[in-house]
Amino acid sequence: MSEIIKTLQGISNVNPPIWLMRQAGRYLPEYQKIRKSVPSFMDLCFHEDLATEVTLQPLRRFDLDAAILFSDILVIPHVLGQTVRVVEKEGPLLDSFPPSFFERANNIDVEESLSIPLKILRNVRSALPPTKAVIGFTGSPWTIAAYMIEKKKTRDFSKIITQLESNSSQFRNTMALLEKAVGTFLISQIKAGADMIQIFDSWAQSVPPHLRKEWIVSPIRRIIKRIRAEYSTTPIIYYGRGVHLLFSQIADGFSNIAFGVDETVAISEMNELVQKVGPVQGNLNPQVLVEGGQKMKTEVSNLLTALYEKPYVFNLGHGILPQTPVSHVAELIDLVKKGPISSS
Ligand code: 1CP
Repeated sequence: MSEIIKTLQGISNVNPPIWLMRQAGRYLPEYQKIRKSVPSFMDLCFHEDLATEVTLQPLRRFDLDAAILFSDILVIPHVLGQTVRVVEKEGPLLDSFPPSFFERANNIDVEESLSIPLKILRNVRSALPPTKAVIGFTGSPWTIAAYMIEKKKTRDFSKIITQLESNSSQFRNTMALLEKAVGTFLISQIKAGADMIQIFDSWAQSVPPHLRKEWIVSPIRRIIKRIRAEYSTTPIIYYGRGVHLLFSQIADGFSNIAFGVDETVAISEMNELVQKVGPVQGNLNPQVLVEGGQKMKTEVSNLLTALYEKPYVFNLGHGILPQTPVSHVAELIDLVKKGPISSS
């Protein structure tokens, strides 16, 4: 079994295992080269050989403990019939819902329509030794719905919040559709060989606090319950940006649930979470990785010292930024592998 799976099942390591959110991507020149060889980002997500290669690229360079499937949280709306384009510098742009969208989308076989990403997962699992874990993922229903309803990257979430507050049928239908699709896709990723899965809830914080139980905690718990009916021990990481106070409610009564923590959470709070809620993952500021140098050394050392011998997975608080120097990533992984004393 890989170190990361042991850690997520609550067995602590002296030095934490490490992977990095968005480790396959734009900061790597070999990714840029492959990305340029296909017309669109979605073409890459659905290209069996190239997406397999892009998934493996960071592990060819660095001693990472896990590979994450190269895909995107927006493959779900894409296969459900809402076309997604990713435009350079602007990010994702989604079309309006086509006519009879929900009737059609509710009848789509999610596993079948995502058979290529599932094949990529199988390829990656068989290309790597058992010491390396393979991570499957989706977005949370809320975070995916935010893109589907806003139709692009948003700062104010005005459309989805208006629909939420007016209890619109479009909002409810979108959330119900996504809850079903997310659960199905996560289960099929485990079936295809994912050793662990992560639910990215990057925009959880935009749900008004009094509605978070209904639209974050409850859907995530129903998805976990569905997964647990089939896979009782596969680690599930919930990465909830800005909502670490919800983690104990999400974990309540389940085993092998871990939490991805963003960079706004203090190390002392990480330590409390690890004692009270379960294994934690995070939370170096991605900007610190861009800067590198002594500041990075100090912050890495602080994390390693505070979480020494706890069930802790080293990661960033959010995804790697495209301008990150590759040499800083190499140095970071080295520091984590050497442990708390040598990184100070
Ligand atoms: O042309 C390109 O190269 C487009 C850039 C890109 C990449 C490399 C996008 C578009 N998605 C990805 C890959 C991706 N996205 C992965 C691959 C696996 C990995 O190495 O981690 C993963 C896990 C994601 C997840 C994802 N997509 C999230 C959740 C994590 C996060 O960063 O918050 C979100 C919010 C998205 C939406 C999305 N897709 C792409 C972009 C640029 C964005 C973010 C736009 C925004 O900020 O709203």
